[in-house]
Amino acid sequence: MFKILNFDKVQSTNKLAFDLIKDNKAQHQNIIIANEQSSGIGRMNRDWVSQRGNLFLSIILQFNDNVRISDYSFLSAICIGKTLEEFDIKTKFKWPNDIIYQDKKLCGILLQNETINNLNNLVIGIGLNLKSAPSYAISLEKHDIAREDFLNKLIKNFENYHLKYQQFGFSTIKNLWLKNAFKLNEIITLSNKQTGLFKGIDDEGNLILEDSNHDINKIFAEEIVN
Ligand code: BT5
Repeated sequence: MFKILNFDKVQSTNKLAFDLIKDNKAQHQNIIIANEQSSGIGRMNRDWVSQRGNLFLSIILQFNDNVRISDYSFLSAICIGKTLEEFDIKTKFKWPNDIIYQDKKLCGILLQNETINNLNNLVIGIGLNLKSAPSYAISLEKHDIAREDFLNKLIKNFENYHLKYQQFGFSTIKNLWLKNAFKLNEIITLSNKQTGLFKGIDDEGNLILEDSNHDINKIFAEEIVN
């Protein structure tokens, strides 16, 4: 059962999640939610613009053993995508961790993990532009979605797909993700400037890129930029 811990203004829900875990004030299946973040974080020390009215949350999962962290990025994307479908909003998943709506970024996912008191803590940070977005991005302003409503549906989907993942492994998640993959079978450019045909992802979540010589490359540390 997930339990929600609500906050008004925080620096970052991910940071707060780890602080609370260290103080024994948060645990497995707690979800930290804030109305506003003063220093929301993205990957590689980038900023996440965090205006009031949008959704900022961090899901805490604690494991006794090791888990494949990156699987949770794809799992989370699917859960967000399924939840948005329930509001008749069709999104695409951009490798590795973005949700795209009408060709613009709607949502970002940040996975962080740390061992604390012998437990492997995974914090899944989700930022979703419900009400407003930076000019280069997009929000769901016109759809008028209530945050609570979205959240309740998201939690149901997360429980459901997490169970599927635990029962059947990554392949179910991978197939669902590929159904809505952004630019699948199109020419893409990666952050390292490499270009090629986006052929899919493998069983580890690596991107499969076919270059102009028809060689297959497995990519794990970059991102799609175009
Ligand atoms: C992400 O990073 O997309 C992960 C963002 C995760 C944010 C959540 S909010 C709750 C939790 N607490 C946190 O502190 N963080 C998580 P990345 O792939 O590095 O994307 C960052 C880039 O997205 C920035 O450099 C901008 O280009 C763009 N960006 C920043 N704010 C945005 C926004 N609100 N909407 C769309 N794009 C944004």
